[in-house]
Amino acid sequence: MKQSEMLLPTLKENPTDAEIKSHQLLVRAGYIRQIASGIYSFLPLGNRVLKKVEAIVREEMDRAGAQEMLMAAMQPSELWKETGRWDTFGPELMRLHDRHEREFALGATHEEVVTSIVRDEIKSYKKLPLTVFQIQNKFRDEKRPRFGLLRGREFLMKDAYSFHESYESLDESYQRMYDAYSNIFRRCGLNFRAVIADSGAMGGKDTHEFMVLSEVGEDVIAYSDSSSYAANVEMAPVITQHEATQETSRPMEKVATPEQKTMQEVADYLGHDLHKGLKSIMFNIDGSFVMVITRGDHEVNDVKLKNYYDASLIDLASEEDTRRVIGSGFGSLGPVDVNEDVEVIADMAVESLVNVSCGANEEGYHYINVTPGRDFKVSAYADLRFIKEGDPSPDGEGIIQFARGIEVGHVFKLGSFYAERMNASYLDAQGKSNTMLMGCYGIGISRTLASIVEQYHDDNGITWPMNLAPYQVHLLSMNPKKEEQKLLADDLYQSLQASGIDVLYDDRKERAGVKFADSDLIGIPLRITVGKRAGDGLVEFKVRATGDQSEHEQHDIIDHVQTLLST
Ligand code: 9G3
Repeated sequence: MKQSEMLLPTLKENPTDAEIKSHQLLVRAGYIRQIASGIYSFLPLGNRVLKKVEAIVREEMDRAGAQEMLMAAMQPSELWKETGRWDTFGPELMRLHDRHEREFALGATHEEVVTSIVRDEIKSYKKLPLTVFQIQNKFRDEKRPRFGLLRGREFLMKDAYSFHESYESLDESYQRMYDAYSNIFRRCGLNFRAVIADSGAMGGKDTHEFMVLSEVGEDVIAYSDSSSYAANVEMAPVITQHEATQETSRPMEKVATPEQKTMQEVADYLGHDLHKGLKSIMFNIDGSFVMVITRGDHEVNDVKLKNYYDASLIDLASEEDTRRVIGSGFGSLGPVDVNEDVEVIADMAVESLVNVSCGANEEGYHYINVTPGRDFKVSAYADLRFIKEGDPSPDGEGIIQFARGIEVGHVFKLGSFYAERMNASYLDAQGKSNTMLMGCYGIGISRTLASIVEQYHDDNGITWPMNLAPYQVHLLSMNPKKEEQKLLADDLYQSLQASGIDVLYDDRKERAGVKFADSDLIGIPLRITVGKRAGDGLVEFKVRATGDQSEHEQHDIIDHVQTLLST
């Protein structure tokens, strides 16, 4: 492709709203253009890379036995009303009306659509298991789109759905998809972890997120420094055993702590470390008040708390509700003598504590020398806190470290959640009707592309891995006005193409500096420069990622490129 004919608008400056490298570079290098907040178009260069990522995904989906289809993006609201999701999703679900005033959603995901197709067309166990997938733009009206392609409102997703008669069959498909995802992200050259995740509102059981390790990732993963264990930090169980302390319990005392509000202030005022204080937080869980107690240096994990109660709604109680129910505000809450219609539950690290402080449920007062079990009772001790760096890994191997991650894939076991609500059933070998079981599996394709740029760039621009680059060779002619340069460059352009090499030819009438800067920015892995030495039949060669430079006879350069491409 000749750059003089290409829609490839590079920019010198970063767009003002671009905070991260992938957003800056994809815009500056002419790969994408924003049309509205969180909504991007892929220009020709960006589209070529997108197609390469798609091709890897398709190959691995085919290998995993999934059949590609393309579902409607305009989804009748009736389907979402069958599963109840028309009402559970708020403004994030893009909704529209047709000319007859009928309500539709723009496809945010396709569980309802695919289940409505399968329930109409699949009736017998003989047709199960079935796995289908599509690659299609999804629409989600994010409240705060940010970071370019990483959190957009229209984005390209591969979403797959599997249908089963048994959990064994679902487990098998889940594992095949899990392996396919590992292949995909490895082939994309990404440093990723498959992490145990919370199924959230998807009502499933097992679920794993595929996280690309990156400082700009929105999620925090807890991983073991000496095994493959990795989990969403909110899912990682704590296995720390707290042996009973030798300290003898002293009598509990009530002391004035005027104006001391935060855990740290109270600890400083009473002269003890944070972990010798109890933190008491009031939650509203499905309409009931629960006081959750943790050690002062620990944080309540609301996902564990929600899962513990199998709750659908969990919220921090308001201060006014807390005052009304407990009799004091947030700064002096504690588990001693709590109003009996408030349940008190504690993290397991609290059980073995003695002589700790806690709020006295009276403004400006705390108790000291409190001993759990003697001075207050809890309905249960459970694993309710966030794991911390340095905690033992839940698999018993090594110590937990934290890292930030970009979620590029997510696999779920949905169970019967959708098939039940939408009557997707099949007749088994005995002619009995059964509800299908489902799995669903997503990959953010445009998000994966951005993650690759996050991992493959340097100060001058993108450094694409060869198998994902929009072209394999960038051919630059320094001065097309010089006959011998133009002839040699044109000739090389023909020969490279004739050798089946994807080549982008910068034949523009631009200064050398502009061409080199653009070439570094665009990030094509190999560069051939036809310049002053053309008269001697010599060309410059440069490997973008390493900066290695060399000079070659014009007759050798193609073999040299072929050799590099075959390694
Ligand atoms: C919505 C909106 C946003 C959503 C959903 C629905 C996330 C929604 C979860 C999933 C689960 C899987 C198939 C591919 C893999 C992920 N955000 N989810 O269901 F209406 Cl506005 O999408 N779906």
